[in-house]
Amino acid sequence: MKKGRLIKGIGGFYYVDVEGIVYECKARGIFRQMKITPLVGDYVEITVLDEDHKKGVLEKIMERRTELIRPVVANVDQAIIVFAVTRPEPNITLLDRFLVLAESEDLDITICFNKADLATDNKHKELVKVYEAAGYKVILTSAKDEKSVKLLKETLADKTNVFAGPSGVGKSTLLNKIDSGLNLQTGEISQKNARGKHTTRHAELIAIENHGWVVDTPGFSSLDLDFIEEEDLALYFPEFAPYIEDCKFSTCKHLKEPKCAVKSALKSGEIYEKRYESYLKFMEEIKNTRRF
Ligand SMILES: Nc1nc2c(ncn2[C@@H]2O[C@H](COP(=O)(O)OP(=O)(O)OP(=O)(O)O)[C@@H](O)[C@H]2O)c(=O)[nH]1
Ligand SMILES: [Mg+2]
Ligand SMILES: [Zn+2]
Repeated sequence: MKKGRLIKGIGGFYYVDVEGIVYECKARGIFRQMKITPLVGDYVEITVLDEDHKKGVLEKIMERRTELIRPVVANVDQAIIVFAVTRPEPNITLLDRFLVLAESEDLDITICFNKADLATDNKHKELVKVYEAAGYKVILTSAKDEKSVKLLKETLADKTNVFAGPSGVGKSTLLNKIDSGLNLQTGEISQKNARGKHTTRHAELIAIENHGWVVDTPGFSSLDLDFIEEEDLALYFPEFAPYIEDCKFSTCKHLKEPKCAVKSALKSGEIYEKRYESYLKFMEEIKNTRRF
């Protein structure tokens, strides 16, 4: 048997990368009987049936470390959350949504502000400051600046990375720069025509040169946080963490409770207002969905 990684699943076939060679595999019936669905990202073992035509059988799925839900990919380590500094203008609430999602999935997180070459003022520097202060790793990139692309590439090494962010921010462009062999679709076409294509497109895992793996995802412009529990939300704002213990009430939701340490930190400027506003907004949404 050969060990490999499931990189794509289409129409009942599973494509398994074994040291750079891809085998088209059927899964053993036992998986269906046991209601186990092989996932992109799974580490697997296959039997090769036909070496010439690269066909095999999926025999075994190794235990999953993690299972991401959107997109459905197993064993993801890191989310690279990409926003443009402009064109399109960054939607900060949406960025905070992506962050909460990635935090709830317990992923490593890197924020990538792209299109630095288009920045005409210093607004993006403020953004970098806010998110670094919140404890995030932030990289400022431009697809036109090789040095910044190299920096991004280094953070992907030896990890399985999911690229997420709105449409048109340059996710696919950056990935093409990171590995010139990729040839992902970019630009106008990817934004307009491919909408239908994108929604039906399955997540695909792509090996890059430095032993990293990446998943490019189509951009999305909204993201429901209704799967999050009210009492967990604050845990997904890492800069709240040092204060939570000091709230007077252990059940404090940091809204209007007296002697709330998170709100004190907000007043003294240790927590940024915009971030707290996102917290309030998401809390409101979660409460509203729970009511029905
Ligand atoms: N000036 C500038 N343009 C960029 C940069 N990165 C990407 N672009 C352009 O932005 C447009 C969108 O890039 P894509 O890579 O297709 O964006 P995407 O995030 O993959 O978009 P979706 O696939 O729709 O989610 C293209 O026209 C790119 O050439 C950059 O750093 N600077
Ligand atoms: Mg794209
Ligand atoms: Zn509190």
